[in-house]
Amino acid sequence: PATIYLKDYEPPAYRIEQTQLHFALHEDYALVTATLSIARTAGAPETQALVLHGQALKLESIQLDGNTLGEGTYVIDEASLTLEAVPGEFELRTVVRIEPQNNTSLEGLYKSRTMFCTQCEAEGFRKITYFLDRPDVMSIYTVTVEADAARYPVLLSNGNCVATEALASGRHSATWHDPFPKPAYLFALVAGDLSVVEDSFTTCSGREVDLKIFVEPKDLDKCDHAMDSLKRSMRWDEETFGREYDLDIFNIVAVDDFNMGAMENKSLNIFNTSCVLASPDTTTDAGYQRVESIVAHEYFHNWSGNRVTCRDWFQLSLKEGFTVFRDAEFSSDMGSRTVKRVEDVTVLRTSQFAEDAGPMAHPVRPDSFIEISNFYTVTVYEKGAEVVRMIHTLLGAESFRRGSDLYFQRHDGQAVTCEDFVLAMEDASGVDLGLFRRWYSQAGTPEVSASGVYDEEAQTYTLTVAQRTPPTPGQTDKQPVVIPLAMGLLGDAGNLPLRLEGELPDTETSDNTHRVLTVDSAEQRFVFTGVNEAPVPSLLRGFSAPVRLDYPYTRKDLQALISHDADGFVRWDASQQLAVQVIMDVQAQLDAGSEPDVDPLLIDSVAAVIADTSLDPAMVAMMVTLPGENYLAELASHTGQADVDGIHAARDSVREALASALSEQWQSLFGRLHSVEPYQASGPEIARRSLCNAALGYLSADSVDGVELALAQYHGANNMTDRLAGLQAVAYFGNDVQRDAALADCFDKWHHEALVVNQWLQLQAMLPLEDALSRVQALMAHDAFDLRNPNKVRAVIGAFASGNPVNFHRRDGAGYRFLREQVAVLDGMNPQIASRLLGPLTKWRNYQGRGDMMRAELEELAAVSGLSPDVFEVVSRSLA
Ligand code: BAL
Ligand code: ZN
Repeated sequence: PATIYLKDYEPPAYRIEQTQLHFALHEDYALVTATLSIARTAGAPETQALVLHGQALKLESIQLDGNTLGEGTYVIDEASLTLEAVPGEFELRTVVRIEPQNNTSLEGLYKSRTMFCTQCEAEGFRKITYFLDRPDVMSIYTVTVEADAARYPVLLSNGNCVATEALASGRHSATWHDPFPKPAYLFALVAGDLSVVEDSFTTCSGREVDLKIFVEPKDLDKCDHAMDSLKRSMRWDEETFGREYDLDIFNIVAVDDFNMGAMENKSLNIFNTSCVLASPDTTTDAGYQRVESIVAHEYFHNWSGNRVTCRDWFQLSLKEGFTVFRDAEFSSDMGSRTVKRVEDVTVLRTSQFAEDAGPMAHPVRPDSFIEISNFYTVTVYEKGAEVVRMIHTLLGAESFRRGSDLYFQRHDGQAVTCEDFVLAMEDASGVDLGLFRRWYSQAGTPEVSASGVYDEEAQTYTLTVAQRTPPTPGQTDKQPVVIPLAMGLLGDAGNLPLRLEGELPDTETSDNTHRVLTVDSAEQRFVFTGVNEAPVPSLLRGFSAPVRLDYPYTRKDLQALISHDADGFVRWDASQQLAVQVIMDVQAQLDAGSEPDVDPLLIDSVAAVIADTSLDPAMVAMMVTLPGENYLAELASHTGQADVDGIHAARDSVREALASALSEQWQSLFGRLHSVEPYQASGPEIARRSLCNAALGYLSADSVDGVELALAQYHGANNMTDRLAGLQAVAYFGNDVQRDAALADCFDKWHHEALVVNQWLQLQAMLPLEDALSRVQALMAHDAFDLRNPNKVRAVIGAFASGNPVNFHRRDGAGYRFLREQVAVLDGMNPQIASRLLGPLTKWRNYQGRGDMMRAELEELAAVSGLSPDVFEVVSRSLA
């Protein structure tokens, strides 16, 4: 397959000003009639051929300005339809036949259970009809959907419904018109027997918007949370970004079979059921939060993505990074800012840092790709959001808002680039972002090492900060980047006033204990004056830049930061750093054949955090939770290679030590926090449950009584969060009989709820038991499993490969072999999902004693003939 380069971008030679589509949907085929008003772009040569994208289409007829074109006047291959000579303006009509019922790729038009639906981003529209399927070709769409009236009473597309018609033979049709020009990737169609929940929203200028969520009838009781989230998002976007909704209707449809979480099609968002449905009995607190943030994310795309879209797919982060930043700000405003930040940074450090350090490393704005679906990554999304967050930090909130207003005003209705975004930010603020642009073009995670020297006599504290970015594939020479380093200095009694050398005392502001230093060269020194005690530096507050920070903290320093720094993120981060150090100690002890000896400082520190009533219980829960095994492996592979078994054993050992040393504290926490009051998805209640269940985890790890408590919670819970936490504790720490009985009971009671079954599958796929792989294979043979459903594939195969490190990395290589076999099978059905599952194998260089086996599986895959471009690209980059 061919590689596409950003440097080769050319504007389109033809525009499609109007697009009329007619869909005749049948059980074994669909006919799509496309009537396109096409014009040659000014300046394009008359001899320029028209090349339309098209894949898996059977052309039935083609007419140009009403005249049927005969064979020989056009050329069709597997990816395109070419007309060598066309007028400057003309109407092209094609009729194609497609087979949605056989479309297992879930791209284009396909069937999910009983309904028809679409997924067009990035390049799925070309599986629906011949078109210029690129985001800089924007068109006005009028769409008629025609289907059997009894099977498909609901017929939806983008924009407003302008006509409906009853037709012969029990069929009917609906016609939709979207007044906003849009790229093909935002097209959507749904036809099904769906129930609807309705509400309305009055925008800031008084426009009444009908809000509808369409679901299968059985899920009608699970829409309230999404609807509330949608209304909160609409209000928040008006208040925070000045963005008003622009149509009279906003529809959401929930579908079971979906490659992504959700999709922002203009006025017709399509959601994976797992990201929109929520009820206390089926959805955990994390699930409630996910629904809120994804509903917000897709809604926010209406401006950051739809009204202003991407010129080409290399600019994907223009809409995704910005929209993730927007949804994170929304979630922070709805709940706890620090908790949200800790959650996001955990994902970034575990997954994005690993991506940046591996064979798939790419800049936020990639330079090349074979298959764009492979670039819906944590780098484009999460690191992209960090880049926007750094601009926010460098400009300040007010200038950032002016920049965002200017961006939307300047580019409304256009398809633009990341550079246009940065220019708007610069023009509105007067801040020069010249070197800052490197964040868009340079891959890899910058490594920042800091050191400090206190001069008691001079009362100065000198902070030296150095940065380097390691080479990544295809980018060997790296330049320094602009790093906003938020910081403070912690003294015995609290944070110290900050004054940099050369500053006058009267430049001090009301909050003079917090600073953002701009680090933009390979090494810099910052001298603070008037420092009357040796401080502990509090660095990278709020995780102000996506870098690896290294400062030689002593454990006492970390304890000081944990107990009384002003920045909640730094307090949590220090607690993680302390835990990492102690886990590494224990790993070394176990390696040497010694008894593990857990540093009492960690135990004291956790005890102090538990006793600190000034802390949000959600923060306490996160501070007492040990860093995950994948994060520990990422850290280990950064400096050498990860020993998965050693990490697992050491982490277990430290957990046991904390469980046993603090058993009274866990019991009293659990006793104080456990509740059987009716479920509420409110911030304080979510926080309470998170800490209560963290305590339950430690209690179950510590004793059989703890497991009994977990079992009682599983059986007595009135909500999914507590039920799943109980089940998980029994499954991890109970004996075989308890585990198998509880798991069987759960399936028995909840087999009718697909979303509960998925959580049940996932929990089991991640159990670190000796027979985990055969359990996973048995789950795949279970009636509840379906290889065509991405949620189930992710719950079993994905969870095993990424969430069960000791079993995926089995010494005999059976975990790797299993994954390779599944990817090979899935590639023939759904290349996007197959390619995504491969992630853990691509990290073959990171694992001690395993690299050869992992690499061998990749080589085996590489030898398979007919690989999809998706899998081919990941395999070949990993082996390069
Ligand atoms: N645009 C694809 C799904 C999302 O990021 O919203
Ligand atoms: Zn998005």
